[in-house]
This record gives sequence, structure tokens and C-alpha cells, in this order.
Amino acid sequence: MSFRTTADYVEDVSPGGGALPPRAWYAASDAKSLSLNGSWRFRLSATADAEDDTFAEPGHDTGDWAEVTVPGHWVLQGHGAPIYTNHLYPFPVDPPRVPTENPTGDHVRHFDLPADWPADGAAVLRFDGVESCARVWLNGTDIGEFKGSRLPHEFAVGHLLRPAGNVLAVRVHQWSAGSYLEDQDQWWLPGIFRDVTLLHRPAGCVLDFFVHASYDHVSGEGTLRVDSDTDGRVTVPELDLDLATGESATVPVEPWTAETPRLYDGVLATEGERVPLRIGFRTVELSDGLIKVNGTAVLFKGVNRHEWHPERGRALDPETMREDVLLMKRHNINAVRTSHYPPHPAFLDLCDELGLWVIDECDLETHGFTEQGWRDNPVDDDRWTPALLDRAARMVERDKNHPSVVMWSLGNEAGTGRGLTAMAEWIRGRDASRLIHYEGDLDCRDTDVYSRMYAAHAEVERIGRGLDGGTHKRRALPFIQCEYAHAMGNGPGGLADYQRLFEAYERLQGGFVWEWIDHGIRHPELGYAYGGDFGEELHDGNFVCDGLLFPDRTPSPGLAEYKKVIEPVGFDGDGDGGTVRITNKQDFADLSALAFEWSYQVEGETAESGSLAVPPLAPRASAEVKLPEPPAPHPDGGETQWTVRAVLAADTAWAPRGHVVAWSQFPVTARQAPAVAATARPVRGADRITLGPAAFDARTGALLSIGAVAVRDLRLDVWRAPTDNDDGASWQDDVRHGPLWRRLGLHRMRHRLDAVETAGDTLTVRTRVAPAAWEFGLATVYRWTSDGTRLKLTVSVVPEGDWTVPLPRLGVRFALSAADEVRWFGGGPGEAYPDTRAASMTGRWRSTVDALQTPYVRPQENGARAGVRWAELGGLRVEGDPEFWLTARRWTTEQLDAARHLTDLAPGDAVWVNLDHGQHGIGSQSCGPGPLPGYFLRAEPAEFSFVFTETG
Ligand code: IPT
Repeated sequence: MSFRTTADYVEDVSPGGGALPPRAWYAASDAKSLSLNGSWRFRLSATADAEDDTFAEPGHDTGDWAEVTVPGHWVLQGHGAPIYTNHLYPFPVDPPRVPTENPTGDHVRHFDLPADWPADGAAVLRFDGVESCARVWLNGTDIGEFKGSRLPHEFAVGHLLRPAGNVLAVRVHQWSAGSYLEDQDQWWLPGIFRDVTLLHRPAGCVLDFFVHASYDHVSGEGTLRVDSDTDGRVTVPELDLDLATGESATVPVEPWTAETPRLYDGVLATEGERVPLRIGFRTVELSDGLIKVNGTAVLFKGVNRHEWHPERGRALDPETMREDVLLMKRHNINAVRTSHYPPHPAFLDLCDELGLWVIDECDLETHGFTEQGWRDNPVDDDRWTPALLDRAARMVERDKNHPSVVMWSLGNEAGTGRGLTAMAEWIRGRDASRLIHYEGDLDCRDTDVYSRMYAAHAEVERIGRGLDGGTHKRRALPFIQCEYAHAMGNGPGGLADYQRLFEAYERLQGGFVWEWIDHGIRHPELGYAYGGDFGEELHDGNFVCDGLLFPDRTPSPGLAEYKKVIEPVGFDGDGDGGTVRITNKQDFADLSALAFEWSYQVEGETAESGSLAVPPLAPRASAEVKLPEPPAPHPDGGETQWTVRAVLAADTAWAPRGHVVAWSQFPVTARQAPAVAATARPVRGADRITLGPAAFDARTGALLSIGAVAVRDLRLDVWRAPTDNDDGASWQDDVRHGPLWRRLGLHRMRHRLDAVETAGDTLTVRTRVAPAAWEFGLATVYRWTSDGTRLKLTVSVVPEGDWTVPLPRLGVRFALSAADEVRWFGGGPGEAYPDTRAASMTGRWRSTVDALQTPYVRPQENGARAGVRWAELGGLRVEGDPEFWLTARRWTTEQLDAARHLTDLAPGDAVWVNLDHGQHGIGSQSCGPGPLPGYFLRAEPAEFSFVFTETG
């Protein structure tokens, strides 16, 4: 036995040595297997060669070692710390060299074979994912080493196994040459983070196999052929099929689509093994410049999914994977890009079963080379090509039998180069049945689809019209946005505007929101940690928290908005017309799975409801459907509207009967603005002015109370705690409003008092609101009137000077000493802003002040409710003229702005209420474009009123 400390393989560009060729992955067969997941002995050293390999010897005493759970990352189990960088390599760029400081985790697992483990046959040891480089020993014998973190590696080990006392030793290095290929925007998390399994390989077992199951949409027939390295038979009882491997059969079938995920159970039986198959018949092609499945163009309503769990990192359990798919299906999402690596293979089984289109992306990103103009990029350096081809092959071979996978993606943000071309060529040769995607290939030399990220609406429209130019090849290709609508913090804004474009232009085949889930790490003091919270010398802060789900998988308002925007049923109509046009926006399924309901609201309360008969429209078809006779008009002339809903008619695999899939509202009778007859007169006392129920400070004109309710600090407010999208990404060269607002001092506006006047029925307070150092400002006049019980405030704002920026918000804010329950009539139940309000449903809602808050991992403006007619909280009722935006929180905007984590926010002794006439749009500038100009809150003359009544 020779003991070695050399770790040359770590910095070797080769993918490794000793592993078996890649092959199809399957979870179950009748061959025995043994999971080696669980508790492993663990020792961390600071460098790759600090320890020799004697630890791999069967007799080595690991009794005093620590323990870690496999699958897992040691940095999330108390050994070392995670590092977050977006694209910067957290080590000097000198490929393929890595730092001497290279955390190295020695893992040891002792195991016995189960009593029924067959004595004959071979065995394979399978690692489904190890970051970033591992060397493996079984019973003291070195069996090889590998790189390619999110890809499987198998080793033949039968000759080394013993019935009892086996010692599996795995040395894992955090950094390796492979790290240069794995520069994805995520936490660096070393460890054995996916399953380790020992597979018995009986004589005559299944090796690799490729299920070819196509669908001819003209004949309605499917053709099945299973190629297998080991000859055998394929049976599909439901189709009465019993074929030899390599033989094909064509029979009538129901096709697989993401909307109708029809799978047929089959078996591949060789002499030594039976492997269950789940066969989906479908054909993917590029035809007429469009991505078609089964002859029909598809519209992707997708998300980018990283694997994430707030405690376990990228070590995902089956329940979490299923939860992701269920949440996607329940939110009308029909597609996933597995950004930016092949996911745990069980996730793809779920996509097959429940129905999602998948772009399976290779574990490849070299984004950090952008800092040196992409010089020395491994994807353009032949020495690295074997490693790239190895990665492509490991992905394709592993995942080729999933009907859900419709495109292979070469990787992400890796520039361009010969290595990528080689990958594309290899993939095409191996699997011509799917399309190839890669966003970095702007000319589409290697790809079948023109793909971009974060293109602004105007450019997307130009592409839709075919006016974008580009290479000849590109002009004939369909377009997708593989990333758009950056869901960092509050937002993304503008989703509805993108969706309108996707639906209007055939060439635009949809997109994938960035991204599914915030990668926050549960932290004892900080709630959820993000970049910098572990003392990293380089990091990218909360850029890692940019998902539609919070880290604990609670849907954010962005997901509610996305669900509404991509709903599969369209409703067009006007309330008066008595009809609504219903459109099936799906690509494959008719509407028979849905039931339709109508309801009629008076002042937001449902007066009547019933079911609506809608024909089972074919995909893309529409029909005019009659609404019932509207109930008699409300005697007081209240506001009325129709609400129509499409719900699941029966339980499905992903949601129960009654689950709301789509909805719309149509106003019938418009709202009447609140009217207050100014019958009371302001009365000046020594230090108070009273007007109806209200008392004011006689010197400053400040409101003090309404009846018994104390009100403090009511004044104009233009500031909001900038959102991540307000702040914008540092690389944006166009206008970023957050930093501008701060530079101009909108967070420190001064309020100059010019006059307190009582004349006739009105108390008038004249002010000028402006920041230090600048000459622009807002002439602001507050006019108060009352009818004795109700108090009306009218605010007039006239901008003065040269306003070069829009306002964050425009309204009043004040403090109440207490408020808990909140009731309102307006948009709800969730948060909304001008370009994120599609999901805001007009109705009567109630909440608490605490529940109005949206817990963005980095605190920022949140929680506004749109279109509020009236609200009640803290003993007051407020009616708006016009409707307003309502926000209430237990801290000030300044405190919200200063907080870095939610745990920095502590309730004070007041509830701060903002009643806004306007809010600036949200946009998506934390990575992409800002809000569309139509959502700007421009500094313009404005007048708005609120009527306050004490509710007692
Ligand atoms: C794009 C990356 O592909 C993705 O991994 C993520 O970093 C995202 O941005 C931002 O969260 S790259 C973008 C900077 C163009």
C-alpha cells in the first residue's frame, strides 16, 4: 500500500479518472441497492494535501472524527462557512490552478452488505453530486477521482466489496480545476450533497438504454423504440406492446404534454434486471421557425429553478422537490429551466409525472472570465474540451429518457468558444430529438433558439416583429427569454406587459422568470443570511435572494402576480354588456378540466353568485358567454362589479377541486366619491384650532386628534425605502432612481411652514417641502373641512423648480398610537404597485398590521394595497378621493430603509400609516430594465383628498 498526499488531480483540467461511462439514470429496478446516505465520519483540513490517504485504510480509527450528514454540505453543518459571489471567482484567476487554502473534507462511511445481497454479480457505486472534486477509495483501494459537481459518477466496485466491514472513503476538495467551470451565481457549497448508492449489477443487467417515444400529431400514433446496451424486451401492457429492444412499434396513443402529462408504464427486461419505464410520447421540433411539440407551438410560462433549501442548501429531499413542482403547477407555471445545472434526477421524474416543460442545463458557467474580457476562457481552450464534453455527456445520458426535457442547454454565461460548439455537436449526434439552447450564442451558431436575458419590453417587441436583424440563421429562429423579470426583493414589475408581447407575437415563445426561490440561509441571529453575512472577503450581498418564493417557500407577491399574468384562461368583457368572452389560452388541453363561476359584488361584498356554463373550448378557441341578469341596482347607488373565476372541476395530482386557476373582474356601476358638506367652521383657541371632530395645533396647523384618536406627524411624504429594483444593479448605465433619489435628498425632505389660515369653513395650512441643497421643491397645501362628524383633507401639490426625477411615492403619512386589525375595500389580498397589480383583486379584505408586511429578506418598501376606496384601522375610517394606496407598519420608512435584515426591525410605539395618491413603478432593474415610463410617478401638480371618521 502506498500512501500519497499528492493532489495533482485537483488542478488537472481532465474530468477525472476511473469512473464508468455515463448512462441513463433510474431510481428503481428489481436489482438490489443500498443507500449509503446518512451519518458519515468527517475531518476537515485546510489544504488539499494536509493529510495522507491512510484514512482510507479499513483499519483507520475515525472514532474521534466529527460527523456530517450525507447528502449535505459541510459548511452548513458547522465546518467552515459558505461564500456567496455572483460571478467573481472567490480565488485568484489562474486556470487551472486553485489556492493552497483549499478546504478538504475527508468522509468515511462504514457499511455491511445486507444479508440478502447476492453473492454473485457486480456492483456499482454511484455518486449523484459532489462539489467540487472527489477522490474515492473502497476498502483501501483507490477507485478514481472526479469533477462535475451536479453530475453523476459511477464506479465498478464489485471486486472490492466484502459482506461486512466495508470502508468507503471520499476526499472532497472545495476548489478544483472544475471550479472554473462552475461559476454560477450561487453559494459555493462543498460537500457530498446528493445521494450515494451502491447498486447490485446482476449478470445480464441493464446498462445504458435510450427510450425513443415520438408522437405523430397527424396520425395520432406514437412510435416506441428502446435502444439498450443489453438486449432485452420492452413491454407496455396498456398498449399491448411487447417488443425486443431496438425494435420499434407504432400504435395509437395519447401524447405527453406539460398540460396533459400522459405517461405509460412499461418495463425494460433484460436477462438480469427489470427496470420500470414511464413513457411519454411526444415530438419536439423546430418548424416554421417555431418550437413545436406534437405539431403545436408552445408558449413557455417558466421559471429558473436553482435547487435550494434554507438549511440544507442544494441537498434537496424528495418532499421539497415535489413541493416545488406542486407550487409551480398551482401557480400556472408550465416550464422550468434547470438553472444552471442538471437538478437531482428525481426532480425530472416529477416534471414527467405532473407536467412541466424542461430546459435541462449543463453544469457549466465561466462568468468570472468576463472580468478579463473573456481571455483564457476554458470554453475556448482545447485543453478543457474533454471536460466540457464529459459534462455534456453526463447530462444527456443521465436525463435522456425524460419526456419533460425538451431542450438541452449548454450552460450559462460562459461566453463563446470552440468547446461549446463541440458540446453542441456531440449532443446533436447523440440526441437529435431535442433542441439546443445557449443564451451566450447571440448569433445562434450552435443553437436552435434565439435566447436572451433581461431584454427590455421594447426590444422584445422588436424581436417579435422580426426587426432585430442578427445573423441569417437567427432571423429564422424563435425567441425565448431564458431569464427575465428579476424577482429580487419587491417585484418584478412589468410582467403583464411582457406577457402581452409574448401572446401577441408568434415568434416570442415566452420566458423564464429569474428566479424560483431566494437562496437565504437560515441564521440564528439574522433570520435569513445572504452574501457577506459569513464574513466573506468578496460577496454580492442579497443578490442571492431574488426568487418568487421566500427561502422557506412561502410565495411572495411576485409569484401571485406571475400566476395571474400567465393564467391559462382569458376573460374579456365589460360589465354592462352582459357577456364575457372566454379564451382558452392553453396550447394542448381543452377547458373540460375547469368549472366556471360568477359572482356579483356590491361595495365589494358578494350579493349573488352561481356557476357559468362554458363550453369545453379547444386550445386557443374562445366563446362569448352570457352573464346572468345583474341583480337590481343598489338603492344607495353603490359600486358594483362582476367577478368570474375558472376553478378546477375535480381534484388533480397537483391541486384540489375548486382551486382557482384564473379570474377577472368587470366593473358595472362606478364608485361615488365621498362627499362632505363643509358645514362646520374652524374655531381658534389659545393653542388649539378645532374643526368638527378634529383638533389642530394652532401655531403649526398640525393635526392632533380626530375624536378620541390621537394622530401625530401627518404630513406629505414622498420617500420609500428603496427596493432592490429602485437601487438597480451596479452595472446598469441607464438611470437608476434609488441612488438618484438619495443623492437629491428625497429621504430628508424639509417641511417649511408658510401659513396657518382659518377662513370660512376651511383650515388651510401652506407649506413647502424640499430637500437641503437643492432649489426644487413641492408647494404643498393642506385644506381641512368638516360636516361636524367627518373630517376632509385635501392636499394640493405643485412642483417647483426643475424636477429631474420621478417621485418614489406621493401621499401623506401619519402615526397612530395603536392599530392592529385592518379592514379595507380595494385591492387585495396582497401587495401591489403600479406595475405589479394584476393579481390585486377588488373586494373587502381584512388583515392585521403585522400581516400586511411582506418579509423581503432585505427589508425595503413593501406591503402597499392598491385601489383602496376605504380602510379602517386604529379607530379611524379613511375614504379616498380618488382611490389610494394603503400602507401601515410598526416602524418608520427611515427604520425600514436602514434595516439590513428583518431582525433589525422592532415594533415601536406607533403604527405608521401611508395613504398614497401615487407610487412609482417597480420594474426589474436589480438586473434588467427599470419600470416602463407609463409607471413613472412624475412630479406634476396633483390634488387628492381623504375623509376621516372616528369609528369608535
Ligand atoms: C444572470 C445569470 O445568468 C443568473 O445566474 C443570475 O446571476 C442573474 O443574472 C441575476 O440574478 S447574468 C446577468 C447579470 C446578465
